[in-house]
Amino acid sequence: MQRNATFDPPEYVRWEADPQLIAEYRDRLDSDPDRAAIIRDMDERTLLDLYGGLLRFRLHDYALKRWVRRGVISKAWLGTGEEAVTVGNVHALDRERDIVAPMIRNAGACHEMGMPLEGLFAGYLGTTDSPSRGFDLHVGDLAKGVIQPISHVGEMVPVCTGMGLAFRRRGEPRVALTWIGDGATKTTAVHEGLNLAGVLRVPAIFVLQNNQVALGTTLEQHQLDGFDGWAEMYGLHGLGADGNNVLDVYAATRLAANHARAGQGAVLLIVETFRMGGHATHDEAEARRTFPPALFDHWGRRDPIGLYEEYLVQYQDVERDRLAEIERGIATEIDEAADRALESRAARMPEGREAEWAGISAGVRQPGLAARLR
Ligand SMILES: Cc1ncc(C[n+]2csc(CCOP(=O)(O)OP(=O)(O)O)c2C)c(N)n1
Ligand SMILES: [Mg+2]
Repeated sequence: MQRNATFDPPEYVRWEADPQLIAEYRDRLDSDPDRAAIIRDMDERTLLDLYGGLLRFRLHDYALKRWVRRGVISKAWLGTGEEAVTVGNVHALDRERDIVAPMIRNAGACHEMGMPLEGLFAGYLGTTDSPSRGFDLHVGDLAKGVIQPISHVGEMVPVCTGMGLAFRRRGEPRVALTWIGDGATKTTAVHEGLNLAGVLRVPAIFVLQNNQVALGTTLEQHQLDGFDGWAEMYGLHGLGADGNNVLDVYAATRLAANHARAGQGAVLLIVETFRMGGHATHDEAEARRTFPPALFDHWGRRDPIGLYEEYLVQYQDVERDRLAEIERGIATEIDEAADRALESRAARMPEGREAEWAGISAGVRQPGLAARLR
């Protein structure tokens, strides 16, 4: 993909394919016969859709970053470097039937489930035409199978356990999937939800997205010995995946979904990845001071999009021009959606002092701030 000196982390700006890493990428896929079989069965359309999904996620994030720089919004929570986790997970589900509950860093889940990009931008603008009707920048759409996240991390775990229980009781062959940050593993809700999912053997997948950091607290500061043994501890089926290898995540999630759908119980899928930016756009410099440069370098060389491009070209005979064409299409899609969201805000914006009373998101006929304070 085109590298972007304004928005890419420096490691991505100077990214070059490392032959050894590309070979390791392929070897990882070949090393497990079940995963290799799933990948062999993928047609070109699916392989390229996954590529498009990765790009959409990253370029959506960069469009938000552009808005922050221009002062349109004050900050944004991005998934740079972690795109392969969300995209690989959701793409492997039955997106017509299954349910996902993303965290704010999993915006790509909303794309993959078919929520229009414009609505996600509108969510950040807080306009009444956003999926949350302007009340929250966290957005979801149950009609698309996306549960709107709430700010409190970990709370979606018991929700997904409950969804899984409902599916099973109704005899529906559906699966619920949510993500747990390494930091969120320290919450009571995660413990309660995982335990109940294990005891009740519900059709749910919990993706432990270990990006090595929780806000400004490193994994070593909040966790003694990694997450080995966690699945067993909760009576869950345990799987692992390389979070920067979208095909590995995809194949692992397919196996997890098969397991859950077959009534064999819930799955804990642990994926290792790295947050290439800050917790949000406001603390990027601080995040750079939190970890040694060598760690950024290690993960930067494993850019999930760069690696996947090379894999597609070298092992799936995809032409580079084809990838560039997909990229151009997605860049246009993002720009147009962002523009439409801004135009919509301009059309709804109350004038002058009225804004104070109507509420900035009110536009028309929604109780404003003054009404809510009364
Ligand atoms: C229950 C709860 N405690 C604290 C917070 C504040 N908070 C928001 S994100 C975050 C860190 C989450 O880290 P992690 O779970 O690893 O997810 P990541 O941000 O790395 O994706 C914290 C502490 C919160 N939102 N909810
Ligand atoms: Mg984390």
